[in-house]
Amino acid sequence: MIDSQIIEEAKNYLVAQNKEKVEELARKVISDGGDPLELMNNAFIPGINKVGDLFGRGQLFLPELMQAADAMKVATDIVNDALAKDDTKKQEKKGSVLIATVKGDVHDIGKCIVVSLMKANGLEVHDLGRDVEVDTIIEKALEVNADVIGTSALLTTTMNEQKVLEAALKSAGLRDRFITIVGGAPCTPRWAARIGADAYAEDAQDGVVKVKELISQK
Ligand code: B1M
Repeated sequence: MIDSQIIEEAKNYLVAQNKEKVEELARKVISDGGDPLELMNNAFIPGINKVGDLFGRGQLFLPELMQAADAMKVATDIVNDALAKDDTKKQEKKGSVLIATVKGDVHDIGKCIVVSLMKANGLEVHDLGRDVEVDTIIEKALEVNADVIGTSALLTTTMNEQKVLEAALKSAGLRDRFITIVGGAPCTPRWAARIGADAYAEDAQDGVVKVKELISQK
């Protein structure tokens, strides 16, 4: 367990958009043997969520949001590197996932954590990045012969793309060909059920568990 004072410090550095301190602390915690996911889930994610709340309430402005995002990106890269080095869960390939942030949406910090944790858990992951058209998602999923299509959406205006994907798969006669999973802050289990996705994942860990479960049932 990482000391609660360090967790608090990490969170505060992120809220203060102090990229250098975020980087220094993340490197130190991990080199001292701290769990990278614990650091991400208990410090940096609550930190960026606090930034989001302050931005939403008009107490932080876009340049500050962007600086915080920059610090979060550094933290995510360090955590993701550490996850990639963890060989304990890799073993044999457990299935293949194609993942993207939907069209119109550039939020990719959460998606990149999901990608890293899936890779660390032995899944083959094809990451199309962010702002990706539904047609491209389907085309690539067929090309790489994916078992699962995962989409991330962070905006209430872009989450509709997840519904568009379900409809496009249906009209192409491909809906049963892929397992679909949705994630991102505005998504809920109800949203997933409403649009006909196979699953909703609350966070990266939940995404790994649900994807593995669904692949094993396929
Ligand atoms: Co923006 N932004 N942003 N932003 N941003 C939000 C989403 C917002 C809620 C902030 C707010 O107002 N309170 C708000 C959306 C409001 C709404 O839709 N109702 C918002 C807005 C308005 C905007 C702009 C429109 C601002 C502007 O320009 N005026 C603009 C839009 C740009 C666009 O996409 N077209 C914008 C821009 C940006 C930045 C570029 C500055 C930056 C993103 C940088 C980047 O990603 N490279 C940014 C950030 C950082 C945020 C907040 C603060 C943090 C997002 C984040 O990284 N969270 C965000 C507020 C918030 O979400 N609380 C906000 C941390 C990350 C680890 O969590 O992404 O939720 P998350 O991922 C989690 C889970 O959701 C889940 O697992 C992850 C790990 O636990 N998950 C999956 C996610 N995808 C998954 C997929 C899966 C499984 C699980 O399987 C496929």
